[in-house]
Amino acid sequence: MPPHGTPVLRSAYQPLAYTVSTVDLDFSLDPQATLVTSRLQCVRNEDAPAGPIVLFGDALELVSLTIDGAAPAAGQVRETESGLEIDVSADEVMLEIVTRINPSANLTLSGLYQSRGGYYTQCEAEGFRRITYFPDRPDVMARFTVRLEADAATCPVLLSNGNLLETGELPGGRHFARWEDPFLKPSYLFALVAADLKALERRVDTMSGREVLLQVWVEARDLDRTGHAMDSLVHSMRWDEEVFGLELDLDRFMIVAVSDFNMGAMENKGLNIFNTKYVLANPETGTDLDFENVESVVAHEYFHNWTGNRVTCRDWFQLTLKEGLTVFRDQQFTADMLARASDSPAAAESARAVTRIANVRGLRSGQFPEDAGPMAHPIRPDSYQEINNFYTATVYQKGAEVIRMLLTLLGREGFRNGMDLYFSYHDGQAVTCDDFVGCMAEANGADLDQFMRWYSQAGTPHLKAEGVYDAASRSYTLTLSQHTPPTAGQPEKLPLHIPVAVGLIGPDGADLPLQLEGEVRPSDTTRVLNLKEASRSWCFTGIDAEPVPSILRGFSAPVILDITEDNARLAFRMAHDADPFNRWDASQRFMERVVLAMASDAAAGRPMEVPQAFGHAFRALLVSETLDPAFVAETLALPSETYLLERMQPADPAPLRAGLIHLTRELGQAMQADFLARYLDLEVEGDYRYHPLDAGKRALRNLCLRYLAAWGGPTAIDLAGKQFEHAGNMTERYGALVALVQSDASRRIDALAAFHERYKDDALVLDKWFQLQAGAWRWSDSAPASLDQVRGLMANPAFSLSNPNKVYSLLGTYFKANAAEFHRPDGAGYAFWAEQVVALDKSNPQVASRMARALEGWRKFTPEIQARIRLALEKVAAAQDLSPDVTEIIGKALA
Ligand code: B3K
Ligand code: ZN
Repeated sequence: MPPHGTPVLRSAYQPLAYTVSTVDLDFSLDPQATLVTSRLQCVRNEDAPAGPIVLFGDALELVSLTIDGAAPAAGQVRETESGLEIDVSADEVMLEIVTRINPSANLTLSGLYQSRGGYYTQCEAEGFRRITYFPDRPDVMARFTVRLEADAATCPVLLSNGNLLETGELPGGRHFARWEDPFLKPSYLFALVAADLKALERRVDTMSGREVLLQVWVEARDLDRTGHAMDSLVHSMRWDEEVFGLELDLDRFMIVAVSDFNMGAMENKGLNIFNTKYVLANPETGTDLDFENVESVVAHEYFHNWTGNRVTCRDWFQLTLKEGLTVFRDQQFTADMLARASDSPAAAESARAVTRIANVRGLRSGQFPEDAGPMAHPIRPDSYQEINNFYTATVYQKGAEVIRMLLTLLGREGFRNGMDLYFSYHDGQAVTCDDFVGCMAEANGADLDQFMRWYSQAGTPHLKAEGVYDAASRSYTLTLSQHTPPTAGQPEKLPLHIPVAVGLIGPDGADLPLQLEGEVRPSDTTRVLNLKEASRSWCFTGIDAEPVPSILRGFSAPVILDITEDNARLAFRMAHDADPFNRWDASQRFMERVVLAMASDAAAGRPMEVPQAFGHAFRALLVSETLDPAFVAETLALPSETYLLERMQPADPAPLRAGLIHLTRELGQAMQADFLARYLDLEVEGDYRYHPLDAGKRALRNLCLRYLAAWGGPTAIDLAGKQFEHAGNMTERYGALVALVQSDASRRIDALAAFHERYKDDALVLDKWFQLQAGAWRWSDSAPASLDQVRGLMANPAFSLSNPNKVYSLLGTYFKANAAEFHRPDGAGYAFWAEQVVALDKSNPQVASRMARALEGWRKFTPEIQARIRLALEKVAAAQDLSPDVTEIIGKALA
């Protein structure tokens, strides 16, 4: 590893002189002194220049090392900054290495660590080197066998990758198990679990008729929350068989839930380890959103078995090769699952749009700010200081958008052919993004050279659309232009290949059939235009009256669309756009315009007003009997504050919050009767089931309740109180709590206390309780300042700085999802942030770094706010012994 602060460069990739063919690991598990014996068959790599065996190691105590059974000669083994180098002359040698590690003291949650008495591992990206010395890089793929031994009473279950070979008793109350993984894998996919767990099991047949055993391992008390994860796993298996012809390749597939985990989940071969948040769900404790998240994370990790594990990354710069592709696959899966549950083709289309909307909301509020700040990087970065900082929205979400554009360009069949070719060429290999796109090009005879710029250029492109109607020639000329603003290290940008799906809406609201100049007849009502130049025009003919363009349908590319539309046009598209995504987007654009105008009125001390045209368009959606409730809920929900701050120049959280509160209240009050009527008729009868149609109704119903609570009339608060008390499931109970938190002091305090009392022993539900308070807006002057709340809640016995879920719920929400409170004018929010980042960094740099990122976009704010943030950034920068993780983030922010 290069010394602190030196970037690792993509261009510096070199294969290692020696790789490893087989690994035999033996773990004698002990909380303070685990012994790891590793036997590595090291093999000279013919494709690499000659050199020593390179092994990485981090925080290890080396107990012994032998080479082909003998002690090394003097000077044969050298200690380096990053591990060991060993000179050997033979083409094959057997190394035996014994290391001692302390899992109970490992609070980084990387490598081998303890959680609630059990042992768990997390090796991606560079955690394996915290277990033993190893060429810990994804391009070293080996066959692993593993023996585990541990105390039988505290750790009755011993798991690792692949197939179980043998178990047995040992003296001293200990026992062991031996596992073998038949597939080659890189070390980042290694896993072990030794803990007191129980499994829900199911046996199913794969598409070729092989019976496989599926297990979901949890603590005994959580067994009644595992059914949904198991169903999700079975659905994922079926989907990958049907859509991509990909089958599970092992006889056993395990999911293990652990309470202390840095991210969502990890795709270790055959032994996925999950944050409990993405496994456990039952109606009493999980909301519809939790059920949805469990399904998509289970699917994501399962899909990695092919896209990530069977074919993996050559180096960590290629991360989007597996992550962008796998996010794309889980998004397609979710859309298909929702569509399948719909009762008509129109409902299925709207259901797909709901998934798409959720994806795009995430991209706009999570990835766009990243692309506009100091951490901007291409989906395939060129350099990093700490790889853990590059598991980003850009690599994941924008990466998925890039794959989705390939689908748009190549069509369903062409895309599938490209995937088939990819597996036929690269199964069992560690490859690059060029290899993937190369297969897509080869399978389709397509030229994707320009398309590859999406892998190398950072920043969100702006797409400008301008249309001119010419009545005399009955033609409409659409001009599309692109421009990507400069980002750090990339002052100049080249034009990208952008697929732009467009439609033209006639005056009656119906889509027009499209005929481009030179075509003999019209066909289709949506066309994909391939913009490859800085600017280009298309001429549509046979158009009788000026149409309304609907550009970037389905969000066909991850760009910011700049188009001039007056209020009337936005209202028209909100009512008529045949593309449900763009219909939603019209409402978002209208809301953005209204809220930003209110914010500038608030800043200038002028009265804030809701334009009539907006009120009418909003109400028409609210009362629509034909639209799917899940879709309506999306169209009536305001854009996120994070996204709006990105659109506001300069960003100023206080007036923006004033605008958001005012708009919500005004709408709630003006349409109270309609909100109430919808609320009443959307009640879902019968027992809770997780079903998209029911979930859609509950979503819209809870949204109505929030608008009513914002207005604050007595009926509204009574309704929320009744729903809170009589709720039959968490979606309703939590939905009511959210509404009650918007109301006056006594109702708010009582409801929060009642919720706490009911769930005080339930970690995951308490996370919601922490999150809600950390993110609460001040609807009235009686509401407490969030900073006081957050500080107070840190003293709650259920809170712990060493549990990432708690940190994310309380601190993460306050830093990242409560702008007006966090950016308070006295700077106290920033001082608290600096204090917490430095404290967290001592134990868990990955979590600290995530918190540190909350202020990276500081240059978008007003000069006064920037001056205050700079002080906090400098304070963290001056702290002693910062991790490389936090150093990189703060360094880039201040650069
Ligand atoms: N591959 C893991 C992420 C590992 C993060 C390491 N810091 C989860 C996933 O994307 O499926
Ligand atoms: Zn992933």
